[in-house]
Amino acid sequence: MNDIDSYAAVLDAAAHHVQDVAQFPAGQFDLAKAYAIQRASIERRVARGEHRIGIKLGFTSRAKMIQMGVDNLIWGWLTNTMLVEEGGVVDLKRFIHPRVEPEVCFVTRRTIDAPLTALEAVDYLEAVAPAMEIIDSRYRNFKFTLEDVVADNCSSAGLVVGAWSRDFSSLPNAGVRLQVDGRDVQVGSTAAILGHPLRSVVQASRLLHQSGLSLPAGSLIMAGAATAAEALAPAQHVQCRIGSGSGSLGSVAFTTSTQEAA
Ligand code: OOG
Ligand code: MG
Repeated sequence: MNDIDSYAAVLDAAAHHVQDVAQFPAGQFDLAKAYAIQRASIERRVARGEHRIGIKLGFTSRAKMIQMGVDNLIWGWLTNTMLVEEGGVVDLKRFIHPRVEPEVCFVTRRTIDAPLTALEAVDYLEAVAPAMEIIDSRYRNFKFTLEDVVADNCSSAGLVVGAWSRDFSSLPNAGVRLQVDGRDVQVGSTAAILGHPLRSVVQASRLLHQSGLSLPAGSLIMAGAATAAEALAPAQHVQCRIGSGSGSLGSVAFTTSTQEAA
């Protein structure tokens, strides 16, 4: 076993068995190697029967960079087992120390196989939806460096996607409200996502191209959280609303199980 695969094995086992791991000693791998570890860990999921459904971007907002002490855009893979049904119950036992964050999700209608401009990006998209991501770092206490979190597939653990629309016009500056049991816990704007969530698609196209990868039509792209993330607790009703009135993308919700996280 080479060492890329041994890091991947550790992180994949942590996710699979819902058991945190110590952060790796500093400086053991650079960013390129971190992405190689990420890729090897996804291969392990695929070998267990999961399949890729798209990608997610991370640290596209200042709020997230500040919360996690990291200052570079990252990306990771989404797989089918991460999908949570809209309005459904999220079983906290599947997670180590889950957090939720408000996002915007795109679905593509054409293969993305070259770097796109912002003007071109819309042509590659089928629809947009309000969404929430559930992140769950495999590292103890959610502590990591940029390289660590990339190797850990950017803390990807779950996502909930609301109703699709083609209303791209309300995207640039829509209000974002994350509510728990009817109370606002995070409030922001879609403008916090790289100034405009479509820029996440542009960045995704560049990052994929740099890695020599393409993204098939029908893939999801999670644009990155507009606000800081919130820790999840048992028996919560969690809702994310994007926009209001005629400029609304709508809302998306889930409930957490009465059982605590692992
Ligand atoms: C890393 C994932 C960041 C986002 O939307 O910015 C992310 C983390 O915060 O654990 O998903
Ligand atoms: Mg996210």
